[in-house]
Amino acid sequence: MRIEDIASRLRSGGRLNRAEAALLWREAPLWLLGELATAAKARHSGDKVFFNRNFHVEPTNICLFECKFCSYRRAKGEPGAWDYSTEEILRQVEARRRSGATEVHIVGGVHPERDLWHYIDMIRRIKEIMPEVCVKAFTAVELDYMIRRAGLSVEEGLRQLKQAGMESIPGGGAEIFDEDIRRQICPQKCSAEAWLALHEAAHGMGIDSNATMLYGHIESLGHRIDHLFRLRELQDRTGGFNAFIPLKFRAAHNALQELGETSVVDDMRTLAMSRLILDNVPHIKAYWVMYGKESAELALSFGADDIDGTIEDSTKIYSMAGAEEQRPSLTLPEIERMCASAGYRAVERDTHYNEIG
Ligand code: V47
Ligand code: SF4
Repeated sequence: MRIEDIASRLRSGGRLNRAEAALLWREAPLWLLGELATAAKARHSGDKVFFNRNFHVEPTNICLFECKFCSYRRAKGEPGAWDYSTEEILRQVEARRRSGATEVHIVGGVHPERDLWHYIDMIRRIKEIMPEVCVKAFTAVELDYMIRRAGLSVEEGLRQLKQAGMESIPGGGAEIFDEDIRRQICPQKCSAEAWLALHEAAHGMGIDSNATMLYGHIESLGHRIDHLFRLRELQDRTGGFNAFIPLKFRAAHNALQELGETSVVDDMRTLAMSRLILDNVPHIKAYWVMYGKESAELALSFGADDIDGTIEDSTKIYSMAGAEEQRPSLTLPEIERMCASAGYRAVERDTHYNEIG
């Protein structure tokens, strides 16, 4: 197996197997990964780079679990903990009513006392204020907990949430699917099988979703490849993933901080390999809040075709873990400039990737 042969098969639309992916990831020069991923990106989205107008709601950072990489969670009563009432959240939504946002992204800690019915009520009332906004809510980990606590099947819990107005599921909680790594970094979280089964059930009922991978901590390249292939296999069955988002481990203020952070070159190789392995996932998102604006711009030359949204200073997960942007916000002219400098056209989308305007 030679890199040149794999490259020429990819150029004509061929599919990677695990061994080929490993060889390419380990040994291909960076320029070649950039070239192949850029061609693959062009097949999916031509000269477009997508963004949306969104804001985040983070209801609480009180969390039952203690993931080692998390800088955000607090125990109840600990300094820095927050736990917004529904009224407070509705005030945050009200303040953004005329912002032009098309998506509200809701993710928080797994609060031991908040249940499914609390969140269903919250979604209903958010939709009353902004009926046009798409509610993309709760990682599979939060959903797994709240649905099990309510004593419902996954399908029934999702059906109730969908009826309240939840249209899409964000990609968090996937981390690394390998059980041994999960045991070491997030032992209390739901299993890889549960994460995948929840997304599969959602896709089966018309709820689309994203997928993530948290990389750059204790995992090996083999674990990353295994993670991406498990996603590709599920996507072959359902077609319900809109986007894949590689999440770079940020090392400040958490129990894994001594590991430090991986390099920008590793970030670009990971983006490119994600684009090449996940040939059935339409979009690869360079989440600018986590990478920083400069790396997100660079990512557009390594297969990314989406930079997430305007955010409007509404998320704390990454600023608390040491990301450069302490008050993350991106304006439309900035987005247009970033895309143009990479040679692309910025296109506004909604959560389901329908083009706007
Ligand atoms: O699952 C937590 C990650 C995720 C750290 O679907 C960390 O559009 C890096 O789901 N360093 C939650 N990452 C965020 C999430 C998300 C983000 C952006 C877009 C979308 C989408 C979804 O954040 C968690 C975890 O993997 N995370 N701590 C950290 N120190
Ligand atoms: Fe809780 Fe999520 Fe942090 Fe894990 S990553 S401790 S589940 S808030």
